[in-house]
Amino acid sequence: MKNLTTKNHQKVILVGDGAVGSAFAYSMVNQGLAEEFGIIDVVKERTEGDALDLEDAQVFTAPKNIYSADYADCKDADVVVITAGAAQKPGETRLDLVNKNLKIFSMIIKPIVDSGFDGIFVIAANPVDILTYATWKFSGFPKEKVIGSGTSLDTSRLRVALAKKFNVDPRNVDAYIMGEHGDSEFAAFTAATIGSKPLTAIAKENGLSEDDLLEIEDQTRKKAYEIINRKGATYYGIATCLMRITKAILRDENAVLPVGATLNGEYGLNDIFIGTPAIINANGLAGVIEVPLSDREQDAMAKSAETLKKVTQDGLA
Ligand code: 6V0
Repeated sequence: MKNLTTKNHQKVILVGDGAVGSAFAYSMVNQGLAEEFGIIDVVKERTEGDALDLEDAQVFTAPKNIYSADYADCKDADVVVITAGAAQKPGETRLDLVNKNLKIFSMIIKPIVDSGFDGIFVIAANPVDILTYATWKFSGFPKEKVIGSGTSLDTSRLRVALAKKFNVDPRNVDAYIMGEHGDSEFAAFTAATIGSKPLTAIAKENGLSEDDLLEIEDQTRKKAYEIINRKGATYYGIATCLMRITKAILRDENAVLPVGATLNGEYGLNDIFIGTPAIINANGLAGVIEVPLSDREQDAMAKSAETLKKVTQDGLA
């Protein structure tokens, strides 16, 4: 039912109605975000079914026009969220997906841009840092209008792990996973705090060594594999991160969130999209927070960037 002709409301289009996409749609409905929500996928019946199913959920949240969309519907969208693409199978790394998903993105981005879309792209498909870069390249958009989910999910995982370890609310853990959303990511422990107290001091008081913290970092890095080995995919965590990023854009929040952001000299890096805390508002990326890093962390950031640059050069040459 596409009968909204005037734009006095907010509109989000989802491309990719699989496990992650449909969980994101459900999260958006639950939060009452965006009055108009269109869903695109190659499997049209699924988007039609999901629209019908999701509209039943809005009785308890907020009215919304939810429909199976076409690329032309992107024209006046505020945000297009892309979760389309192959997902990791057990034993596959995120980087293994690059060729398959670059091909899919080369088909998706053009019709979105051709529609006249002038909003913000939010990318989640893997390898997300590479596909965020590809979206910027394929779209010709300003870099600030292309945001990746980056290390948002990994950061949630780290905060949950630290919250469990120190028995505090995860919302009060201020700690980031940075770098590639993948095997070269790292925890920026040096700048991490709980209730303004440095995490390193709290760890020491609780008898945790640096190795113990690195063990938490490693478990965070491997959590996706733990989930995929058990249930075949991960989606609730990332879907909620995508909702949070989308909300920061729709509400013009200037929220500081971990995302896949373009860098302009921060950490000594350029021409890359990579996980870092950044300021997100209605214009997309409003700024990057340059976190103070230890030598180990700075080295890890450089190595992560190197990994991504190599794949970007090979994949997009
Ligand atoms: P899924 O359940 O297979 O869904 C993918 C969807 O994409 C399917 O519905 C497909 O029909 C659709 N699709 C494929 N090709 C196209 C196309 N050309 N146009 C439109 N739709 C298309 O996968 P799932 O939802 O589990 O994962 C989606 C992507 O998100 C994968 O690349 C995952 O690796 C990635 N994830 C990213 C995370 C992150 O932190 N950034 C976390 C988890 C998954």
